[in-house]
Amino acid sequence: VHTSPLNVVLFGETGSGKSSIINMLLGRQAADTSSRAKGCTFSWECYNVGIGGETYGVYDTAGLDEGEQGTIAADDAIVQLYKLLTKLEDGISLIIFVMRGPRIKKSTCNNWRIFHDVLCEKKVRGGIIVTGLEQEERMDDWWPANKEYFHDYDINPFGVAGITTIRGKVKGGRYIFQEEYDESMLKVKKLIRDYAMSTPHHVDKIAWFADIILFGCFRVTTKDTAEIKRLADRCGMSYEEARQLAVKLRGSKRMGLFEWLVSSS
Ligand SMILES: Nc1nc2c(ncn2[C@@H]2O[C@H](COP(=O)(O)OP(=O)(O)OP(=O)(O)O)[C@@H](O)[C@H]2O)c(=O)[nH]1
Ligand SMILES: [Mg+2]
Repeated sequence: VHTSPLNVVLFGETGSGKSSIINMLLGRQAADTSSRAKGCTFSWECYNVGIGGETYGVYDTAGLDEGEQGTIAADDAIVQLYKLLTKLEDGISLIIFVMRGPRIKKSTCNNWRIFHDVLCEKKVRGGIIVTGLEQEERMDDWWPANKEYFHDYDINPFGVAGITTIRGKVKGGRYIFQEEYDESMLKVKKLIRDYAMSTPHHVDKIAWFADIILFGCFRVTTKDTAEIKRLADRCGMSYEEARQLAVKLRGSKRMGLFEWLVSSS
C-alpha cells in the first residue's frame, strides 16, 4: 500500500463516457454526465477509488483537440493540462483512453498522441476503455476485431476493456444490461489494478510547455512573445518557472521571451 494514491488519468473526447465510468466505479452519481453534444466536464476532477485495498486517484478530464466544434479552445486546453500536471506532482501511474464504440471515428487517434506520446513522453502505461458496447453479442470481441486499426496508428495499449456504463431500461423487474454493467465494472477495476505502475512517472511541466510552444501541438507555433507570456500567466507560472521556461526556449526562435524576462527582472 502506497502513502499517496496512484494517479490514473481518464482522457478522450467529449461524450465518450469518462464521467460515466467514474460514477460506475463509485456506485453513485458523483460526476456530472450529459447527453448533449456540447460537452459536460470543462476541467478536471479527481476522485478517490478503492480497488483491492489500494486507493487510486482517478482523474476525470475534459475532451481535447476536437477542432472548431470542440468543447475547449487550444489555449484553454494548454492551460488546463498545465494545471492538471501541477496537480499530478505525485506522478502518473496509468492513462486510460476512453472512446465510444462500436464505430471508430477518424479523430480517435489525436487524443492518444496528446496524452500518451506528448504529455507522458510514452513513459506511462496506456490502456483503452471502449464504451457503448451493450448491444454487442460479446463485449470482449470488439478489440480483437478492431485492434489492427489501432496498431496501424502505432497505438499499442497494455490493456483494453470493452464495456458499457449503462444498465438500460427496466424490463420484467430488472435492468436489461445489468449483467453487462456488472461485468464492465469488474473489467475497469482489473484494468486499473493490473496496469497502474507502482513507480509513477513524473512529467516536467515546464519542458512540456516549451515543447508545446516549439513543436506546435494545438497549432500554437505562430505565437509571439506577448502571447506566450499571457499563456504562462494564465497557467499560473511563478517567476522561477517562467525563468526555467525562458532558458528552455533560449536559442530557439522564442529568444524574445528570454529577453523580455531578463529586462523585467
Ligand atoms: N449507450 C451508452 N451510452 C453511454 C455509455 N457511456 C456513456 N454513455 C452516455 O453518453 C453520454 C455522455 O457521457 P459522459 O460520461 O458525460 O461523457 P464524458 O466523456 O464525461 O463527456 P465530457 O465530460 O463532455 O468530456 C451520457 O448520456 C451517457 O449516459 C455507454 O457505455 N453506452
Ligand atoms: Mg465528463
